[in-house]
Order: sequence, then C-alpha cells, then structure tokens
Amino acid sequence: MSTFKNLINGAWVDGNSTALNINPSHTADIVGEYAQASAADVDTAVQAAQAAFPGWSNGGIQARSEALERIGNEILSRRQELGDLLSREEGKTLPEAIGEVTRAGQIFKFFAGECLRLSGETLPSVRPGITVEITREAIGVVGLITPWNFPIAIPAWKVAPALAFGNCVVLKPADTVPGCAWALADIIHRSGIPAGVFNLVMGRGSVVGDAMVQHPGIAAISFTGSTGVGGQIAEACARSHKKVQLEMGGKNPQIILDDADLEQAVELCAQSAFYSTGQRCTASSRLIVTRGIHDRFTAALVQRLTRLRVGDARAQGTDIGPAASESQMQQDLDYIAIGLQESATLVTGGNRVTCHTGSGHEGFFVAPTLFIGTTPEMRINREEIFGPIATVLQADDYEHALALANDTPFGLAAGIATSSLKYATHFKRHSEAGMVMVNLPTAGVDYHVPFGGRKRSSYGPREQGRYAQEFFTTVKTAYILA
Ligand code: UN1
Repeated sequence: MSTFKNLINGAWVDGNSTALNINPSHTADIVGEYAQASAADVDTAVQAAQAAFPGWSNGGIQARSEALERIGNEILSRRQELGDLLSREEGKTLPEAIGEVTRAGQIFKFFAGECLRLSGETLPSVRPGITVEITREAIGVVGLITPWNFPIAIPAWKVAPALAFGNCVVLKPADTVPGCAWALADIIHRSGIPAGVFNLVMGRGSVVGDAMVQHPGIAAISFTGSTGVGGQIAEACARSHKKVQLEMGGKNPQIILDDADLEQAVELCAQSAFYSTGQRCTASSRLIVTRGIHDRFTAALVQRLTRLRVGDARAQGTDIGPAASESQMQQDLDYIAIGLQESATLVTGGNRVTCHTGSGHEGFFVAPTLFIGTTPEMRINREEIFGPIATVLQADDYEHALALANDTPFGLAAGIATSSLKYATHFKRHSEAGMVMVNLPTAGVDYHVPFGGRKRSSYGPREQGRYAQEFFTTVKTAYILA
C-alpha cells in the first residue's frame, strides 16, 4: 500500500509514522495509509509558510483569483470520484458526499471572486488637511484545524478565504478522514501556487494541533470541532496572542407549531435530525412540538423513520450511512442508554444495526432513534450527541416552545415550522441562535452567506461569505498629510 504524504514547502514528505483510514461502512476496507506529522514537521511547515508570505500577500489579486478558480474547477470536475472517496472514508451517503464536494468547489470559485472585491474606506481626518485611509491586509500564517464530519467542505471554507486574502496556510485535517484533505492538497499543489503557501500536516490533534496552537509563527487559528477542544484552543491562543475563530457544538431546536404543514414538518425533521447520520453541528436534535399536533407529528415521524434505509454509505438506495468511527458509534449507543436511564420513552430505533456486507466485518451502523416524553433537564436534551438520535419535547404553546428552544448552552441554528407569519417573525427576532430557519431544516446551509452561532457554539468572527474577511484579514488605518 502506498502512503499518502504530508505537503510541506511544496514537497510530499513522510511523517514520523502512518495511520490507516478505515471505511466505517465496511471495516475491512482500508481507504489508505496516511503519514502522521510530528511537531518538527509543523515547525518546518510554518517556516515555509512564513517564507512564502511576502510573495503571496503582495503578489497581486489576479494571480490569487486565478489559482482559486482553477482549484474550484478541478474539484467540480471530479465531484463523482471525490464524492465516492468522501462517502467511503466518512460514511455519509453518496448523494450527500457529492453534494459536499460540489459545495467545496463552489466555495473556491466564490472566493476567487472575493479576491477582487476587497475594499476599504477613505475618510477626512478630524485634523484639517489630513486623510484617513482604512484597508484590510492579510494576517500572515494561519493554522486551520478541521473536523471529520465535513472532510472537504470545511477545509474548503477555511482554506479558500485564507488564500484569497493573501494568507499562507497550514492545514490539519481530522485524523480519521485525511483522504479528502489530501486530495484537496494535491489539487492546490498542482494549481500553480508557490511552494510553502499551502501546507498539509496530517495527524492527531494532541500532536499536530497542539504544535500549531503553540507555534509563535502562526498568527491565527481557525478551528471546527468539539466545544471542549475549542475551549482549550481559545485559552492557548490567548496566551500566545493569536487571533482565534471557533465553530463548535450545537443542540439545535426545531419547533413544530400546531399550525405547521404536517408533511413538511416531518420531512424537514427527518432531513435535519437524521440525514448525514445526524453528524452535523447544525442537526436538529431537540424537536419542540406544541400540544395540538404532538401525537400526529410523532406518529408520522416514526412512520417516516422506519422507512429509512440504513446501510453501506455508497450503496444505492441508502438513506443513512454509518457513524463515522467506532468511538462515535459507541457515544451514540451510550447516549441511548442514558436516555433510557433518564426515563425518556424510546419510540423507534435505539440499537446498533447489522448490515450484512458479506465479509463478516461490520460497519458502525446505528438505527435512527427517537425519544418522546423528554424533559429539558435530561442530558439527552442538554449535551450534543452527534448521531441519528433526536428527542421530542412537548410544549404548551408558542411562548413555551420559544423558552424551551433558547434553554440550552448552545446557539448555532434554530428552526420553526409554522404557517403563521406572526410566530415566524417573532422567532426570527427572539431565537438565541446565529442561524434561524423558517419551514426549512436547520442543517444544510448556503456557501455564500455567514455561518456561525452564539453562546458555546461559536467564538470569534463568522465564517463564510463576505463576512469571512473579518477573520482572515487585519485592518490598517493610515493617516496621510498631503
Ligand atoms: C450544514 O449544515 O450545511 O460541522 C453545514 C458542521 C458545520 C457545518 C454544517 N460546521 O456540522
């Protein structure tokens, strides 16, 4: 088996050791062997990025725009093949994976345009004869740390704006899904950007991530992952004076009011709570249902869930793939046990699923699971599970539903299903989430508008769209006497 190497200073280099990338649908299938970088490799990558920075940041926006355009085009032209790789290493279904690759390509093309749209301001000074000019400049070397649940889209939405605004990059993808990040690195490497501008260092967070967060040559860290690790990164960045952007967990509420379109409400809950195996920080995990529709809604949702086909992510007709790893599956099963201990009522699912692949090697499949009769203080309503598991909370009316929706330490996304303009408008205003969806799933966002949340879900400036420049540039104020 050939080893996929790290990309440092424009060259493919071995690491300290290697790790296997395993297909979670079918554990006998090894996607590949991937180099594991050391702290010394991180240091070499940062030094290369620092050396490349003056040329890249001053080299002109036309060259940057063209490079991003080429990267986006290659990703889009290979969406089938890269989608297959993504599905194989992470376990989302093939249509979902191809959709994610498409999004990654579109993000690069969007930022190819954004390179050309960076603007500033000119103001008169309060002192006569002086002009004030406000511009944005690249920050320097940025460290990007990405999670396993979006193996190409999240690297894309951090790398593309970082490069567009003239920064140099050290990327560390999640250690369980390095395949798509490696493919992206290969595309970037062949796009003609200078050596050292983009570096890939694969490996564990405790080695590679730590070395990045500690490195004095990195000016900023953008991280997507768990709330616990995010907190540690923020503390370390504060000590070393790095700019930091964190996207972390969610416990996203989806309200269903009595006046909702039942079929639409069931469909959007099935989509955002269970598709992608519930492994999205934007997934709806708390379904808050008012009394008048509660029984009809839960019965219809259970019907819908029993029709979902759980199986090999790449097989035709699969709706729900496996958990992405054995430890994630175990976490799902542990939370199901916790829900039962807390006396929630299990109405469907609740078990590991055996899908016969013929090899005797099982994947990490969990049945779509729904608990009803839950209360807000239960751990299954307070902690992020990150699996195909949702709870139903019954509410007396809209006001009660709103209070339950906001009763969470998280604040990423929130949804409401209603035909009432009054309640939809009130909810948009009073939801304590960064993203609000009306009659739409909480998961599945656009790539050209800001992404992010409040409370413990996010920290620092928004990602994506025009707002990405807030993190990936620094402001300069110049005074000119002329
Ligand atoms: C989406 O719902 O389309 O890690 C994107 C996550 C998020 C991305 C969700 N950062 O799940």
